[in-house]
Amino acid sequence: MPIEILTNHKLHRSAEMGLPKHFTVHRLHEAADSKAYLAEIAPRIRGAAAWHMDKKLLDALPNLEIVANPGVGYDGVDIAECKKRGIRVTNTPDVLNDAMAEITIGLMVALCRRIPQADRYVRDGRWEKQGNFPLMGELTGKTVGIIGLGRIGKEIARRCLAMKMRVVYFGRRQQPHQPYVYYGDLFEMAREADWLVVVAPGGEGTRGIVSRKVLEALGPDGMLVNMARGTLVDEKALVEMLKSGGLGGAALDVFDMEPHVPPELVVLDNVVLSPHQGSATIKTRDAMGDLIVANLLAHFEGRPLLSPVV
Ligand code: 8YV
Repeated sequence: MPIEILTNHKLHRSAEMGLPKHFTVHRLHEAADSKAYLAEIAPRIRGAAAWHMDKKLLDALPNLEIVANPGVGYDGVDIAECKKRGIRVTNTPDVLNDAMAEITIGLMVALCRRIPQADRYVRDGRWEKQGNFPLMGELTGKTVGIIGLGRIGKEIARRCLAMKMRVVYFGRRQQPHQPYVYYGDLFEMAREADWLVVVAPGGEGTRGIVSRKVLEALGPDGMLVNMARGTLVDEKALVEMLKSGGLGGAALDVFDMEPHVPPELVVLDNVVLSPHQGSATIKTRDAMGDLIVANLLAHFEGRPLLSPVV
């Protein structure tokens, strides 16, 4: 009898294709009556490849052994409950580091060199009618403060050095072998930095850490880049400060209520908006999907997990 697993979201292509080769896959999000469907299959479900595994869903799955979370961030999984119940959890680290770092630099260049605005300027025929596009800033020589110098943060840092920027970082603790200046106080770092790049994990522990006070410290010439989760930034304060000029600009790949983006952001000229594209390359998403399949297989074949969280 094949092992039965649950998904509650469309997965990466390689996982969608790979999982049915080894498991019976139940797609909760495709069920016409998801409640009735869940009640019918729940006792047989031993694994999940799923975002949003909250207590209620865990309660409904009495024989669940493992959750393969389809991203590096696992803020959608109730980790404490999984630990309590002896449920293993995996994520998809490392394989997305380069893709994430690449688009972070892309968004930084787009924001300071106003690439989307300049593109519109040409398309609208304004270059011919109004003359040259206004001058702008550049990354070279600026200080970038990275919030969360983890595996992705380190790849971003390397690329910022290549852009001739000075790199500093904030995190829970200083990392002894890193060549960058450490700040234990985010407000202090924001005062020193021209750019803040957010790549720390989401979840309750980091909710709102980029507060109004931090944004004020970053100031009217400061730029914010959020590649992590919308929850880390006080979005209301961000919008107000971008509107008033209290903050210079923002490049945002993630939002508090995504895919909903606050309409006030959409009309602002000093922002670059991106629809949660951090890991969204064919190669990276395939590698993430492969890792989901590999972790589930390892678990059910009694081998060590490739990327365990719990
Ligand atoms: C994507 C992510 O959202 O890894 C994460 O934590 O947020 C992303 O890579 C995700 O994999 C989309 O399906």
